[in-house]
Amino acid sequence: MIEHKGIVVRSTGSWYNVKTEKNGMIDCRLRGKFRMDGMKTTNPVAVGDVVHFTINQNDNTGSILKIESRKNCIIRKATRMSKQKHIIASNVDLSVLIATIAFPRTSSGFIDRFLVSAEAYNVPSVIVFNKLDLYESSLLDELHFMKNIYEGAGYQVLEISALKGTNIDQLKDILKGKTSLVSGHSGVGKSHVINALDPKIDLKTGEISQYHLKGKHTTTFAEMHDLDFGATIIDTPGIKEFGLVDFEPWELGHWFPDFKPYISKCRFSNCTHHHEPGCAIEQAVEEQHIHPSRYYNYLSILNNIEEDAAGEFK
Ligand SMILES: Nc1nc2c(ncn2[C@@H]2O[C@H](COP(=O)(O)OP(=O)(O)OP(=O)(O)O)[C@@H](O)[C@H]2O)c(=O)[nH]1
Ligand SMILES: [Mg+2]
Ligand SMILES: [Zn+2]
Repeated sequence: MIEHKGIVVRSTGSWYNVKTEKNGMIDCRLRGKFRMDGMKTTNPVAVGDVVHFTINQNDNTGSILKIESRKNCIIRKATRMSKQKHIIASNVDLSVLIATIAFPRTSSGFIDRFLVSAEAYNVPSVIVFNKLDLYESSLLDELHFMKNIYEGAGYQVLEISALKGTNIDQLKDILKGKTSLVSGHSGVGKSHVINALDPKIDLKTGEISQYHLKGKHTTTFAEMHDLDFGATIIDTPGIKEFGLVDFEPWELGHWFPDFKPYISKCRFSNCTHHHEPGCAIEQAVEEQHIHPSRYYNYLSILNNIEEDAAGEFK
């Protein structure tokens, strides 16, 4: 049997849409004997995986035999307390967080959890504030407050309007030549942004509920798209919470790039920057080298990790 190779662009339950150079799109399933590599996730194969498969002549579907080793993969838990891990995507070059100041609101706590996770998987992030056309006075002040925090922490921050096309070219420059994962709450405009980048893609987009001012989970599966200006994008369903996976308390600070210049100056090498004497991070916050918002969110995530660890032994 001839072995073919392709990339998973969409997965819906037990079917995987695999894009190949020679045979176009092939619907594949996992072969009965497919071996999992021991990682306990709800999905053994994810969007972005490079897979080897054979084609069944009778119905032209494929059987996936194996996955090539992943450069990286972004995993999250459905919620903080859930045990189930889900691979959102693999082999990504860039993680794009679409955020909004309002309609719906994206909190700095959510942003920091997202950034920590991407840092831990070694994937660079950019933060894109969408719906610029809707912000006035105090919302605009809040946008600039947030931009200031994240630029100060070393992240690239964009302000765009998918609706009006504002700064879409800046976003194109960042995405060109890369495979990027697009994440964020439901209703922030992830699918709209992708349509603004390349109108031919024409993704289904949803309204936000007037009552809750939240999205309605219009996108239900992660899906990879090739855009006409030479970028690959993975659209994903909206997420409520970003459950972090397998961190040790002392590790967490290493995933805050703004902590990096100070972390080696803490008295203890396993300092959690919370109560320990001689902590250089606490000093840097006092001296306003680290934004208090980042430090408070750090403490909140640390608290979650410690609680979760305690919960596992009960
Ligand atoms: N005013 C304004 N509305 C926008 C903008 N971008 C998106 N929207 C609106 O936001 C709503 C949600 O857009 P979607 O693109 O479906 O959001 P999504 O993030 O893909 O949502 P899910 O697929 O549910 O995760 C729609 O009503 C869009 O019209 C924008 O730049 N400005
Ligand atoms: Mg969507
Ligand atoms: Zn410390």
